[in-house]
Amino acid sequence: MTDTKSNIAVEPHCVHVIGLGRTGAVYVEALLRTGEIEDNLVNEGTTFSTLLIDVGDGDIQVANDYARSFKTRMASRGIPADRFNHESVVLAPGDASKRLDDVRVSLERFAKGVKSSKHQSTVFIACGLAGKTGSSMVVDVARELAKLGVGSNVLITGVGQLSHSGDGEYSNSAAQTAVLDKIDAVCKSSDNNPFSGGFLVVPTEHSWQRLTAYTSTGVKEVRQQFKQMVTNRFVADSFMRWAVSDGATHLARLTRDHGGKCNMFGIAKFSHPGVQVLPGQARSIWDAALQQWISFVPEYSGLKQTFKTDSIEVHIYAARDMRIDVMEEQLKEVLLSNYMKPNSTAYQAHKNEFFDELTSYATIIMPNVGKNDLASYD
Ligand SMILES: Nc1nc2c(ncn2[C@@H]2O[C@H](COP(=O)(O)OP(=O)(O)OP(=O)(O)O)[C@@H](O)[C@H]2O)c(=O)[nH]1
Ligand SMILES: [Mg+2]
Repeated sequence: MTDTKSNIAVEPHCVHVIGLGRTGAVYVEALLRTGEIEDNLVNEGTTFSTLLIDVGDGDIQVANDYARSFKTRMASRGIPADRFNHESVVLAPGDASKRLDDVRVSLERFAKGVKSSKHQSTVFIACGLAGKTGSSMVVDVARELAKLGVGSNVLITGVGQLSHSGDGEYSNSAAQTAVLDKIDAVCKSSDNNPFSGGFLVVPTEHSWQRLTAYTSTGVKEVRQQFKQMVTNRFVADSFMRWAVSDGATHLARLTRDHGGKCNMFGIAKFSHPGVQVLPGQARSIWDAALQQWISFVPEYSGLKQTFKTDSIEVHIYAARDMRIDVMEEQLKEVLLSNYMKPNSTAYQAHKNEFFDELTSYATIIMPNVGKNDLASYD
């Protein structure tokens, strides 16, 4: 059992993000929301670059607002303004073949910002795999950025969010199958893979299921959209919270050990505010509820039962009142019995106290997945 130390002295690591389409924009927002990204910029030689690309401007406004207030906060802390670059590119609908031409100049400015950092960096290129805009561009944008020569200090890491069963026509769409084909091929090719840091596939089903169990009131369509939005934000926030945690040491370790490959970045949500245990009720009621949702991991992980791995890394987050050691033991048992290859022992777990006393979840990282290991690919 490895416990997370929150004050390890580490060399600064810069994290940058390109968000493609609606889902990609949520990952940009999520990174802007972490306090760590702001704190890191206090250090000499650090930079932070964000770029949004979407068709139309409807889904990027919130992220643009976050970027604006981020600049204000930097100014109030006396952080030099040139350490942060933010840009958004609004593409016209229609002809997708010229899109790369429309983003090239912005991409060059983005790369310049990334390169001006004196430290190791990771560039995330994030999108929803099931939509059209993000999934159609993610590999090309990565190639274009790699061509600009960001240097060996900078790793390019893809982040692709899978659809879930509540996504209607987006659920396991043809676009998702097509992009999984492409990512699988790219990550297996030795000479033409721009994802030096690997490609992280992020499933959403567990979070969606946990949120669906949350409420059955309200107007159906409104509720559906709201729940989709909440799921999306929860998943992206959890991802970025992990990415910048402990000075980005976990991110740096993952990309060092499993760079270039396609890896699973699972998120399993065990509790949600307002569900099952109400304020004032006995805290012990949590135990059964948490155990139940831990047992759902194999059902909602997005992985086929045949998938086996030789290494698993877990980050578990729970409120002070929840019995995190018991949760960790249960989760370990579920993961080892379902996914670990016989004779493999590379299991590590990091425990974290979560600030919201009703929320608990885990990120579950399993390296080296192929498209045929994914339940959504068939
Ligand atoms: N329908 C819907 N889907 C959402 C919403 N929020 C997030 N999504 C997710 O977004 C995924 C679709 O990807 P998007 O990121 O919207 O697609 P895109 O890259 O903008 O591409 P387009 O299809 O061209 O818009 C689905 O898997 C949905 O889960 C929402 O409010 N409504
Ligand atoms: Mg869109």
